[in-house]
Amino acid sequence: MAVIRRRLAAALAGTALATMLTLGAGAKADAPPAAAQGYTPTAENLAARQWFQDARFGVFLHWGLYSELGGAGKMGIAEWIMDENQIPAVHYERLARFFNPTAFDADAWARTFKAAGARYVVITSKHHEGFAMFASKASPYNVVDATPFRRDPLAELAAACHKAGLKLFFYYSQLDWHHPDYFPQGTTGHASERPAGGDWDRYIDFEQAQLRELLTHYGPIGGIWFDGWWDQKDTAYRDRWRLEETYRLIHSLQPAALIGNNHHQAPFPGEDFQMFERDLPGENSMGFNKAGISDLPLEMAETMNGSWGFNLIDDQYKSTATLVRSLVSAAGRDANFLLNTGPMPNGELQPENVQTLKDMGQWLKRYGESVYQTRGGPVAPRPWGVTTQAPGRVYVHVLDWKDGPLFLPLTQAVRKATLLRDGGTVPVQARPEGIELTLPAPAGEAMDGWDRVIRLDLQ
Ligand code: FHN
Repeated sequence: MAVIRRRLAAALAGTALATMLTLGAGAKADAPPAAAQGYTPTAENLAARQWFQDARFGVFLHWGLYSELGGAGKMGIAEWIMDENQIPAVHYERLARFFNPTAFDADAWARTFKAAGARYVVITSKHHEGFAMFASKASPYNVVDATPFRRDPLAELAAACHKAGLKLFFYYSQLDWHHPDYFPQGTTGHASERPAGGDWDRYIDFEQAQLRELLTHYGPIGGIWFDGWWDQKDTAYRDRWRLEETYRLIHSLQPAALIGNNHHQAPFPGEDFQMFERDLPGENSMGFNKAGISDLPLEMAETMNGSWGFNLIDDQYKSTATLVRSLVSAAGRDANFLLNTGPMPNGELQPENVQTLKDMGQWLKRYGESVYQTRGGPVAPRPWGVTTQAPGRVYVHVLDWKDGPLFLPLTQAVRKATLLRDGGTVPVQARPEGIELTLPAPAGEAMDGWDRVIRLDLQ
């Protein structure tokens, strides 16, 4: 009966009849998120948002059972291997028996992130595969109870980040290809061969129980980075996530914890920041970044190669220059840059990625004042580059400009202009509609060609 109901609902997707069929008689859908109750962030939360914007650079970590398969010799999104290779949940579970990352050293990770210039870290506490990478009483399908490792990597990372002065956020997938109560399934994970039945509300209770653990066992955390909502976007369960209740729970446990949800929609009430996946805010090369730019703090998430989880064969690493330019381009759009690396199954970070992070740290050491604690600048992004600003200062980031004179439609008067590289003076001419800078040529040093940064001190 349930199957027939589901098939009918799929055929009628989006209609009121489909909603009735899928919810069953008497069940009530959540109000559409857009119409949800208002949310007033607390003072701690607003302060955390400021901190978040000041931070500008974070490291993203996708680590789970999927890391063991490393994409199974195929290019592509390695953490999707369960779905891609149609591995039934009962077989996929076996991976837990072999998960033993004995080389994991949380302090070494934290040192790498710190040296990279990152100010925060986001790690997958549970990805779509449904496996909890933390000690969870809500399900035995977790790293402590189901693996020979028996350690809680999130607890170790929380302690290491705390010591290093990095904030730790937890990624949490709402979509779950393993939990029997994640039913009806959404648009993915159909080869998992789970029983065609389950109790959706019990699943949400489970999700909330795990979130409660994440918010009470690891000290103050930066926030929760949700993903997977989109799995039910086109089903009758679209509004059955009990988001308001979940968000209220998070904020009641830790008012300063920031909530973001990678649903690719305009932010819902209760969210504290908006993220963009592999696109700068306002761009849409991925096809799903169609939501407009909200007033909330912004973040762009990016990969180092083509995968989030560790991929054994994907060597198509973005250069440090490309990543620095993305970081700067995000900052010029008032957004943070969250750069991903997929730790290996032995617990080490990929050496190629460690090198890139180190190089980014070198750049930030020298040019960080033009990124950290800045906001998007007074001149909107241009084909040649972007601007950022701090009180009394504007930074001009010249990413691609061959000529000497560069016109900026800047209305504020400039006291002096200096090249951040060496403090050298940059000639400034007042023009009727703004100013003209006479740019020196790049110094020939590799880093300088990535981004020529000019600091304008305002009058
Ligand atoms: O499906 C996931 C994907 O595996 C990865 O976690 C990224 C990170 O932004 N988000 C999802 C796709 O939107």
